[in-house]
Amino acid sequence: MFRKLLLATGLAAALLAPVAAATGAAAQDIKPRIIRFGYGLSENSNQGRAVKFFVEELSKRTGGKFKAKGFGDASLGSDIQMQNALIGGAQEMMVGSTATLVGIVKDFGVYDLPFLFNNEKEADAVLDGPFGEKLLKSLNDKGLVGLVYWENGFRNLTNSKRPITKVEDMSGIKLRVMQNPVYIDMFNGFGANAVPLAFSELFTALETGTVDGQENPVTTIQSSKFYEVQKYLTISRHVYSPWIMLASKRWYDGLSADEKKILQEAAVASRDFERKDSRAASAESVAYLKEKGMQINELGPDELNRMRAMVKPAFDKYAADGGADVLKDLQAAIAEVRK
Ligand code: TK8
Repeated sequence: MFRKLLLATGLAAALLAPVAAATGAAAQDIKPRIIRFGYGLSENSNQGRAVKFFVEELSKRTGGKFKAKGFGDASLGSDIQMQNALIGGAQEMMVGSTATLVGIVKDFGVYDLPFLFNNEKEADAVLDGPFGEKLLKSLNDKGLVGLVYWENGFRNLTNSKRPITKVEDMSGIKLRVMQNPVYIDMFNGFGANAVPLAFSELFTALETGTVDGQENPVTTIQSSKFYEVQKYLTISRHVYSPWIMLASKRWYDGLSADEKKILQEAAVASRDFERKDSRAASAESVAYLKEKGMQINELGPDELNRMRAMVKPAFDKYAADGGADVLKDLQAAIAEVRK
């Protein structure tokens, strides 16, 4: 019985293989393409692993015609520099934080408002649903194509000064934030001294004491070796941070319909791989960081509620600054997935 089944599936695969080859890459309108794919984290990070996966997927799905190459550690530039290179057509693809897109489409700042999502499941549903899709589309007339969202993750605080057990402990800490007004308002509101800086400059800034601390998901604190220059880790999960996979619109417009379809499908496959991989890695990171000597504490629900109350002005300012509609839409989308 079992053997029969194995034989049958083996036979089916053998029969189908030539058919798949004929109707697959070979019969489609696919040209040889070189793709420079830039990203900010190291090769040995959740971001690097997913870029590698994507590069391999593209190769597989195009019969080796799409030759993508990943460039990690911001070797093609910071998030903002790469976005501009994509717009100008000097680079084909990248992945980076949605937060750094605010200079191009202001609405992307909405994801950075704190304590919106309770968990990854809510984030996936909203980002992959009509709300996230609409924001991706808004990039089209700015010279960018937003393909999919990956998970950066819930952000936590690290610093070299003291454990943060209550908001007041942030007082006076020079804290690097992403180049985005929502982060600046939020952390100044908590009493820290927010310093906007590109991620590519962060390790050195921490090492030299230009800043005392930063905030990022535990996976990044591990892969970027921030534990070498930061003593205290505070689990606060204050913002769920997405990454976004982008293509240059100039380049993308030159692709055939078949090529666009393959690109999108490989992007979706990489998203699913990345989220799974990031979540697994994240579950191991805290123990790793502890072993590396970080002193770790977690903010309890009472303290998080105090923080929620304190960031109310940042929400109000965001709404008053032209963000009212997108914030309302996002809150409605979250309410919908909670039903
Ligand atoms: C990597 C950045 C990073 C982000 C940041 O290029 O800047 O803190 O979390 O992932 O996009």
